[in-house]
Amino acid sequence: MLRTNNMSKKIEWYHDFINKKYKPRKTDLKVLYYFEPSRGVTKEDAIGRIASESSTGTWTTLYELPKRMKKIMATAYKVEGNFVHIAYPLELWEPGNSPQLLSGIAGNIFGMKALDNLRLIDVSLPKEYLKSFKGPKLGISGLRKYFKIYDRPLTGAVNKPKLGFSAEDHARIATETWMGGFDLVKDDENLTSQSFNNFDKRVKLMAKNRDKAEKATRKIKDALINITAETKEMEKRAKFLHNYGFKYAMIDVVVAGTSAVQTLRDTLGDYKMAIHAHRAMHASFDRNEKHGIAMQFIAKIMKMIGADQIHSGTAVGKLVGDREEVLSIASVMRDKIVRAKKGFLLEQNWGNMKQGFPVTSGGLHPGLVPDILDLYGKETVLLVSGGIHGHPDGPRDGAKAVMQAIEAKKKKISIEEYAKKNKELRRALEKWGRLKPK
Ligand code: CAP
Ligand code: MG
Repeated sequence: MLRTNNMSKKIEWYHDFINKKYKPRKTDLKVLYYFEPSRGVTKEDAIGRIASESSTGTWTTLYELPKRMKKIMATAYKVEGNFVHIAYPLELWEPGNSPQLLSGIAGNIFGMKALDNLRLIDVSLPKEYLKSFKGPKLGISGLRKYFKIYDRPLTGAVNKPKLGFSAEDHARIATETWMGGFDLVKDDENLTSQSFNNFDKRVKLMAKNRDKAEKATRKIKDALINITAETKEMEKRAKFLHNYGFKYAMIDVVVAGTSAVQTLRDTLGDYKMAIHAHRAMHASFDRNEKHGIAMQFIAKIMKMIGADQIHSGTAVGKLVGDREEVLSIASVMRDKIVRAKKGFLLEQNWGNMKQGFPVTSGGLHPGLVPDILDLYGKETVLLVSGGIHGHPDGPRDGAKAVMQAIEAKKKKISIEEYAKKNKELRRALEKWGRLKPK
């Protein structure tokens, strides 16, 4: 032990966590934060506090320190304007423990009085840390192989209204979506197992209609059925889905928490099933650009744990998320090597981990398909929900209209031109045109 108390008159040791000459080791975790000190606090004081509180420190000097302290302290090593880069030694982190990582780099620091604002933007994970997590079970390659679709986005729709249909009606409407040409039917985030639409009943009926739709179309059809609940219940629901031959389970990952997602990654992995990650609640902490946690960070953690696909925004639809953010999340999910982007991304080498799909959803309709394809290319899951269920001639025609818009793009024809010979697309454009909803 090192006795320290009487050696110094300092009461704070935050500056010990700053070293601008430090060169991060290959095994360090590196984090990028945006920060704004509160009044009377210098930048140095602020960054020392962030590094300290997120690793080993406390507010004052201490009587006794373990010898290893020096080795495991975080170091703030680079400041660019209001951005700070902090390196964390690998030994700070328990392998395979995602909540522990968040307790450190996304924990107490957000509440420090010395900071007016603090935003966790991204983390760069070394391969030594990554290897303690499983990543996506199927990923883009496994899912494309399963569907045998290689040349377009996977397509899906959420039944709308969000809640209210019985299990029978739900499955009947799903048939319309599948028959219109979509690959997936998705549950909404707040549909689980309510009295009017019981989970088991819904799964059974969905499986029956899926089989019929597969037979009629000779295409693979699947569903993103929501298993979100208490963790043990989620495991039961995952097994139930497996028994009925579904390839996916949907988890609302932010509300369920990383620990539960990690448990389910094991369960679903044993069944060779993929995780569709919905992200309800994310905007409570990622919407304010100055404070909170950026969505690309959440996407990275969820992919590390095992999400095969996660919602990533539209830039043109009804929900927040601009182009830069959307492309940052897409890069985290899809690129084997993520290139650093100032203020948005740190470099990340995913090594052998499979790549995942970004999912674009929220206020989309056929008239916005060209924008979405320009933004994402084909490597995405495209969810159009209100935008097919509000089609003047019903969801089957709505799904057809979306598929026609995708074809138009592939053929490099404008949707307006393509609509002349494709009634379903024409009818959709008559209702919505290229409207960007709010
Ligand atoms: C979309 C949706 C999705 C959001 C999620 C909804 O419906 O079902 O949950 O897109 O947002 O409830 O709003 P519409 P995000 O297509 O009818 O808008 O993908 O941004 O997490
Ligand atoms: Mg929804």
